[in-house]
Amino acid sequence: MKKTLIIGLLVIFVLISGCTTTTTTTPAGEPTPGETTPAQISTEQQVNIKDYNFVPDIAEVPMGTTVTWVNDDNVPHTITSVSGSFDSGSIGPGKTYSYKFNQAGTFEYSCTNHPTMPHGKVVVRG
Ligand SMILES: [Cu+2]
Repeated sequence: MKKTLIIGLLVIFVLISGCTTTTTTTPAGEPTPGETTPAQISTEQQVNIKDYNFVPDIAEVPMGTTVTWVNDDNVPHTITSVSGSFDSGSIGPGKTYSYKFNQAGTFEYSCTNHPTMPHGKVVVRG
């Protein structure tokens, strides 16, 4: 009688520990929030300056993204933040400019060399 009880308890224990192992494995198998953070740090986005346009004109990126503008035109352009948070200065033909966005928000920029160029935007998700 006692042996059956002990064996029964053992079986229950094994079942419980088996269940616990399974439940701990399931969240570990999908650590989406944990893995997203380090991935965001190394994220990169390229924006081309082509025919006096920013391509894409709106770049939506996760926080921590380094955006690199590539001047594909044969005249110098600038990437100048409308709010003043960044300014590339003159980017010659074929040259690049990179800026890392560590804050969420919408960052509108223009080219000071060509005020008629359509403005570009970087939308940084929080
Ligand atoms: Cu320009």
